[in-house]
Parts: sequence; structure tokens; C-alpha cells
Amino acid sequence: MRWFGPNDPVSLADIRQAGCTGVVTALHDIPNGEIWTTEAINKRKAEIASAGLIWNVVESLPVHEDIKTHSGNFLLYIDNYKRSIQNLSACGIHIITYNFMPVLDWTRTDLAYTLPNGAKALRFQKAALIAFDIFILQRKNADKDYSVTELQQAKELFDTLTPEEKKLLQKNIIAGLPGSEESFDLKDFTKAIERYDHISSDTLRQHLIYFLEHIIPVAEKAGVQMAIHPDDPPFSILGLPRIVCAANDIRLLTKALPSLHNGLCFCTGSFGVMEENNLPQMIEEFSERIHFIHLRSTRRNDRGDFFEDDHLAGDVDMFAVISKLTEAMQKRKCSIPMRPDHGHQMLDDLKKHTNPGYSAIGRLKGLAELRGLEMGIIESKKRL
Ligand code: CS2
Ligand code: MN
Repeated sequence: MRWFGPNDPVSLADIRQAGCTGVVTALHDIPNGEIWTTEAINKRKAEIASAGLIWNVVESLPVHEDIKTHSGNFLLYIDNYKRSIQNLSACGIHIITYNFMPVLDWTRTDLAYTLPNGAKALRFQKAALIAFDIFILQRKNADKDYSVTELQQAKELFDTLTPEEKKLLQKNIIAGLPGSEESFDLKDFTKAIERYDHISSDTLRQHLIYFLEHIIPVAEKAGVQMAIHPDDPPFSILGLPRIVCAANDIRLLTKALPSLHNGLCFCTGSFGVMEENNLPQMIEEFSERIHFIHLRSTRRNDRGDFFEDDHLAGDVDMFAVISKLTEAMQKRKCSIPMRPDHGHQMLDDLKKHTNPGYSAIGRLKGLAELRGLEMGIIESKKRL
């Protein structure tokens, strides 16, 4: 499971009881862009080990905005990034997840969407995002990005919101979800997105490839597998370019840097939002370079909304996904680390403060179901 460090309301002991053997974490207290020293890494590693767990995957080693925009101190930050990769390797950690999403990490408009059974889930409602963009953020020329119907739906929704609900919507979108490196107020946010005014998807992709050209040789030498996390949601939001959404985006990256150290964090919840992404096929195509797995399912509608469904329900064919993943692991003769990505807020979670998406019981339920499915698939192959 993912653990957010000593301040996480879900403790290492809880995670161990949930049946995990390891945690996925980051040194969240180190500002984005600074070097992760071996002392700091080893200290956190020892803390995790003393709870009977291992730290084998970093999520995430953040990429500074200067690197994404190719401006300011980007050369220094790339050097620092290389040093962090080397330091992690020296401490025995060889899988690093990161993402290349401009400004915002993962984005939802509703963090407490009540499901029919009373549990709460995370949801992305397109009309709410557009309402934020047009009426709260008032981004220049934003209306050009949407159809007349979309603008109308956003206006209708916005008119039903109370002032508190409007504030909450803004907070949900820009105040930073767990694991995000940044948190903004409206003014700072506008400044941050304006840095991308002249950066198209192709330019952003060139910036990513430039970054990879510098770090992948270092990762190779250090025996570190880099795993890029797809954009979540996998489409452009608020006029920002997005370049890690579909199978073809991954093809472009692997064509530029064919090394298997240039790998993927296969997040079924993120890729699965896009109907054209055939997940089992993608696993087959990229099987050698999947270094880390996030399992989660979303359910979409035809308005461009989605919510996080039960791990074994929704639009993701989890049986096919896990079948393909077990085949990949058998072929590679290795076990790829996996975590349940997010979980519902349910039972006692509902009475506690939990990090959105990172409740104890909801994730435990997801993990238990996923492990059961995996065991069923492996054993039935052996015994039939
Ligand atoms: C999100 C992200 O998909 C997710 O789990 O919680 O924070 C994601 O982990 C990062 O973007 C990966 O770099
Ligand atoms: Mn994910």
C-alpha cells in the first residue's frame, strides 16, 4: 500500500495487518527539486523495516515544474534528480515512479461522492471542472475549449451550488490531493498554468524526452527502473497539455528511449478512463517495461464523468488485466510490485479523518479482492 510517511493517519502497523509486505512511499518533507540524501532515505527505510515492512518502490520522485517547462533552473533540477536516483539505488531501492503532469497531479471534482451502499468514492464531473474553469478561475479564452452544450451544463450546475460548495469545488481541484507536490490559491494557480501558455503537447513531450535522455542512462547504470505514471484523468484539463494518456503516447516515449529502464507504472484506473485504451492489449504490448502496478477501476458515462468504482467492478476488466499481468510476470520470472490504487471511504473510515482515496478499510477491501482474484487465476492455471 501507499504510505504518506509519519503523518499518515494509516500507520505502518495497520498496513501490515492489511496483508502487505511492503510500502510505497516518498520523502514528502523534502521540497520538490532537492536531492534525496542517502541519510534521509536510510532513516525512512529503517523506520519502515522496524514495522516489519520493506520499502521497495518510490512514489513519487517529483519532477520540478522548471523541468516540465524547460525554464529557470531545469538543468540543476535534472542534476539533482540524477543524484536522487543514484542515492536511492545505493540504499537498495530500485523502482521509482514519477509523473509528468503539468501543474496538477491527479484531479477530481468531488472527494465524497456517496455510492448507493453509503460508502464514499472520488468522482470527476466534467461540468464541475468546466464550471470551475469558467466561473471561478475565469481563465482567459477558456470558453473556446468547450462546446455550447458543455458550457450550458456547467452553467446549470454552477447555479445550483451554494457559496460553500463553490469553495469546496475550488479546494478539491487546486488545493492538492494526497501525494501531490503542490497546493495553490487562485492567483498562484493562474500564474502556474500561464507558464504553459506557449507549451503545446508536442513541446511538452520534447521536454519529457529531454529529461529521459538525461536520467535513463543514469538509471541504467544504477540498476533503477523508472516508471512513469499516466495522466489522471487521461485528457487535457484547464487548457494544460497532457502527454501520457494512451497507448500511442507510451509508444512515442519508448521509441525515443528504448531502454527497458524507461518503464511504466501501469495504473488501470488512469488508463481505464479512456475508452480507446484496451488494457489487456497494452499490458501485452508493454509487458517488459511495466515495473509497478496500480489496480483500480473507474466507471465512466457519456458526459465525460467518471467515479472510482469497486476494484472488481466498473469499466476495467480486472480478470483480463490480472490474467495478462500474471502471464507477464511468469514470462519475466519476476514479481512486479502492485498496490490497490485508492479505496472507498467505508465503515470506520467514514468516522475518521482519512486522506481522500487513501482510507484504511476501503483499500484493505480492494487489496483483499485483488489478491483473491490473482490467486484464483494462478491456481486455476496450475490445476486445470
Ligand atoms: C495518484 C497519483 O494515481 C494515483 O495513485 O494518487 O498521486 C499518482 O500516484 C502520482 O501521480 C504518481 O506520480
Ligand atoms: Mn495510479
